[in-house]
Amino acid sequence: MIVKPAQSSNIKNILEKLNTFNSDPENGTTRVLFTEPEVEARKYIKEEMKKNGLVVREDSIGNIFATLEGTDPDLPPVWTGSHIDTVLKAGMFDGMAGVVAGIEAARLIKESKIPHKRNIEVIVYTSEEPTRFGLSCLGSRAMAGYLSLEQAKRLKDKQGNSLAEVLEGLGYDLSKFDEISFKKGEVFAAVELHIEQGAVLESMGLPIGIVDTISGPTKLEVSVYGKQSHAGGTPMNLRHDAFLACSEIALKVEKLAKKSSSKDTVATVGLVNVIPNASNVISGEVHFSLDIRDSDYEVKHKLIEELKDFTKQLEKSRGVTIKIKQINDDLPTKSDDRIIEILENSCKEKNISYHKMVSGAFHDSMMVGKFAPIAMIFVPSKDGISHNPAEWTDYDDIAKGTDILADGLLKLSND
Ligand code: HGY
Ligand code: MN
Ligand code: MN
Repeated sequence: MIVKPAQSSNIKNILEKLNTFNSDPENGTTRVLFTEPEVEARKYIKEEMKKNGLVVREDSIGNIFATLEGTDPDLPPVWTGSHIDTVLKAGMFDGMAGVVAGIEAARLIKESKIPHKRNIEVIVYTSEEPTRFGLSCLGSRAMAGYLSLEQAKRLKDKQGNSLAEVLEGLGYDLSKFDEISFKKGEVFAAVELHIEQGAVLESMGLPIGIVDTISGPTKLEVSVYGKQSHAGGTPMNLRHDAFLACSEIALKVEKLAKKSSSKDTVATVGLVNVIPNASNVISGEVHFSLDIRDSDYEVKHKLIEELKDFTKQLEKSRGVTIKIKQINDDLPTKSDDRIIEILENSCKEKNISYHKMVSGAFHDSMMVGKFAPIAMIFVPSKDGISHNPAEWTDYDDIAKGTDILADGLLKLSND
């Protein structure tokens, strides 16, 4: 009895069908949490899971669990999976590759008829992206016990809908919200396949990455309050230009990241809201995001402290007021050595070269790692592009990653 190789045609078909659930098909893929395309995509993926003999259920925040029952279903299960929601104008692989690889791996294991003790569960985590409610990893964060129903009532989208209201409107039972979280020991192991979203594997010509650390992201919302005034009539020395203060902060955070002692420090400003956003008006208010990440928590926080000192000086030099709100401040997540060893052995047995690496991107595994041993399999991103319509990963590479995933899940479920 062997596990047959994954079929890239299966992977291609499901990914391409998933990609039809898209609210902006002219610009890559946009599938925002609980919008009509995402709800339809959820229905489709659940059908695919059932077609492959998996037993499907959802929890109160919409995490989807598809179970391939083992011979000893009372043992803590082995998990795989990822997300199907996207950022705006995204690609079609970020998250989806891991969900589809999980379904294909479960199909291969089932067809192999090799007995496995533990249940193997393919998970679709709700809202890994912060696109709609500004906070990432909502489903896995709730699983880790870091998102309460109270917080779900406070999290609002741009239209003022709370996550709790949206969930209720879709029929989720919020009286069971407290049942979402897991304790340590309730899940034996979790392995997520994901596209690399960087260019390391491609530059090394390698098909597989094994993630040993997931960098911890910090998201800050910064508001600068200056003085709205006339772009022509206001002398330069009398201006309190909120956007130019924001620009100084953006360039400062880039400088601090570039000179950091850690090779994994990254930072950017991705979202800017200028008020009143008019060509001949000096902005009086700017609200913008700071996304700062590192595999080293201390180094990240030293940078954030330096940045805060800088904003204090800026308040004085520019006569503005600066407010900084922390949205999330996640720790880096270490992969489990035992799972890494299993995945490395799978690669060696299949003669597939691999590279152990840090993930600059965060993933649901970052949250799952709070209550279960985790590891991740990376497959290459063409030109290192992601969060972009040009995102591409060869189906054969996803199939190769699925072979490692299936082998690893099978070994873990009999561990
Ligand atoms: O931003 C991230 O790291 C993830 O792709 N959402
Ligand atoms: Mn993403
Ligand atoms: Mn992702």
